[in-house]
Amino acid sequence: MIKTGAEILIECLKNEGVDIVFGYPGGQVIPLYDKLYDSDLRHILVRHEQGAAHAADGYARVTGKVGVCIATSGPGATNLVTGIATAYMDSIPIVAITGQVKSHLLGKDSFQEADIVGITMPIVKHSYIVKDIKELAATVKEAFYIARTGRPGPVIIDVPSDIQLSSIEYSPLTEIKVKGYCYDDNFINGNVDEMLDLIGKAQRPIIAAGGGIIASGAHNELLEFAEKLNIPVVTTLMAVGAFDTDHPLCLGMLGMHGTRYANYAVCQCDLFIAIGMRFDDRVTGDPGQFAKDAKKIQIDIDDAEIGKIVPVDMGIVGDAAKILGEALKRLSCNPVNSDRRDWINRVRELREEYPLKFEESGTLKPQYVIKRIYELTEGKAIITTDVGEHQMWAAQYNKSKIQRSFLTSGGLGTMGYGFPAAIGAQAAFPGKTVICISGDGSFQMNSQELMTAVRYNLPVIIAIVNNGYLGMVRQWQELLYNERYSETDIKEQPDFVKLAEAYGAVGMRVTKKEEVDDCILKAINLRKTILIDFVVDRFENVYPFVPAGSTLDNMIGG
Ligand SMILES: Cc1ncc(C[n+]2csc(CCOP(=O)(O)OP(=O)(O)O)c2C)c(N)n1
Repeated sequence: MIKTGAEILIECLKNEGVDIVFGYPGGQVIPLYDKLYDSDLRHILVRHEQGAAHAADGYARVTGKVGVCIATSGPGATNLVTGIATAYMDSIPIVAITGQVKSHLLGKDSFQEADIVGITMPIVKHSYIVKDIKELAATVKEAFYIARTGRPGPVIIDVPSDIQLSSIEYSPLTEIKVKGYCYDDNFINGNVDEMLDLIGKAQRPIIAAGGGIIASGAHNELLEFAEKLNIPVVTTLMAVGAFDTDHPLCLGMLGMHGTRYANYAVCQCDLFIAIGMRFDDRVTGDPGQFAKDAKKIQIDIDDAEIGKIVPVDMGIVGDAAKILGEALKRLSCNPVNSDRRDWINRVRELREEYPLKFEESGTLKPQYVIKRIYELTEGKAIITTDVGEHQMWAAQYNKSKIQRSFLTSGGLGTMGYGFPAAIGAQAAFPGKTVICISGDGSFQMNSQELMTAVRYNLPVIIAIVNNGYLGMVRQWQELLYNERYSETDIKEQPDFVKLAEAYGAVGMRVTKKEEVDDCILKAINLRKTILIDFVVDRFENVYPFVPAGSTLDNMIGG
């Protein structure tokens, strides 16, 4: 059948199983929007393109599918950039479709022309500009394939408006071959027996689970592997929820704001098994000193990650679930030593000696708010965060054990991520409780999306941990810059309750501990877009704190 480029785009998205797209129209994408008008593809109109990219990312993180966002050329496309970079750093599969000026105007400084493919080159897994309508259908298929396979990531498809308008005979593609990109689900490059041998010889091994566990859906394999071999598990920020925090083998998060017991255990281990984690500098501190007495095994789907930051004794490339599954199979025939009584006791002692704690009396404490959110939702809510102190408290006190339910910008550290990501998550799962834990600074970076949430009746709860500061920066200034609070006091700010009301959402304010429970419960039950302004202690710090570049056992506080 003869179809226009815009119609083909929509057909192809539907063929990829896309049900929702997040976007914002403009001149060079009108042809696509015109066809969306008649299609049954659900479109969510955001209020800023950055919101569309984060919403697509949030949708992808909770569903495990590819998220899709759409923007027009020029400023529309450049507004997506922060969201694309955020997804890239956290290996989240999104496809961003951008309108582009007409083919014959390309490279001529035309109105609203920006070379989005060039601009995003370092922050995408792959990008396309479609200059021939004959390539459009194959391009979309390839883009989705590349975004979701291997190490997932963002892909851009830039489509000039004349291509959207032109027509061609179209029939759906079932198969594609991507030149220079081959991905085999079952590929494992490395010696699983050698890994088990090293583990059998280790006295004090530790597993570090990263976001790759969630991306590969290796949650059950990880649990079985850790239990069978009796190995304690630490998680990165990206892997919060990947291993039950209440499990006796769980040591919580490691790194800059990790638990004291996780960091001490890492310093004391003799074998460090990294699975799907990329040795972020907030995890390693000084990489030269990281777990320096330990042999290291690294499992990652991306071979470029192996030994990239910390040299490792052995690397295995492949999907985490497949590799752990393979190891479990071999263990059932050839079990290795898993008697680690001394090490498990030592780890238990560390946990008892250095629990996460905060002073509960006096002013309303941010940690208390987050702890109650966790307890009152029984850990079943989808939590998104922004970036700052509240993000770290959320990682510490929200002990969720459910996969894909803790969404945070781990790699780029993007303030403004949390709320639009929550919109994406809520659009994917309208019946679930979705709570965005934000800071008063971060929320103001994308507060305009209140209109989106209200417009689509998305019952997202925004819990602002309001300390009147750009708290995390203030904390660094306090501890490392002699309390010189340069440009971090933001106590002059909008009345958040009125701001919510102005958009048609419900606003509430909590200033006392006694009001916290009622307000959270009310918000959960109302099923409306709700903003709660929790006015908390202005000077509370996140502890423990490993100063950047230091060793993990050099922790301040906690
Ligand atoms: C877009 C962006 N700009 C600047 C920063 C640097 N930064 C990191 S944390 C932070 C303060 C965050 O303040 P707030 O959102 O109020 O959270 P709090 O730390 O007070 O919990 C800033 C400015 C960032 N991460 N992202």
